[in-house]
Amino acid sequence: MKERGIKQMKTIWTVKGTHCNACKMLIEDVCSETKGVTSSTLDFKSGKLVIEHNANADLKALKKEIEKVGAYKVSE
Ligand SMILES: [Cu+2]
Repeated sequence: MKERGIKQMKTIWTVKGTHCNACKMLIEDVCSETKGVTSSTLDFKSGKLVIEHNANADLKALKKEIEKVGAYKVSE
C-alpha cells in the first residue's frame, strides 16, 4: 500500500533456498501483505530480493515470515 508523503526506502536482501517461480510468488506475496511495503521483486535464481517500503515497515517481522513459509534463509 502506498502512503502519500511518506519517504520511500529500498532494502535489498539475499534469500537462500529459492529455486522456482512459485518461491518468487510466495515470497513477493508475503512482502505485499506486510504493512509499509510498497513493492517487492525477487529474482529466484540469485535470491536477490528488492523491497521498497517506508519507515512503517516491520522488516524484522517480514524476515521471520519469509523464513517461516519455506526452507528459506534471509541474509541482509
Ligand atoms: Cu520454488
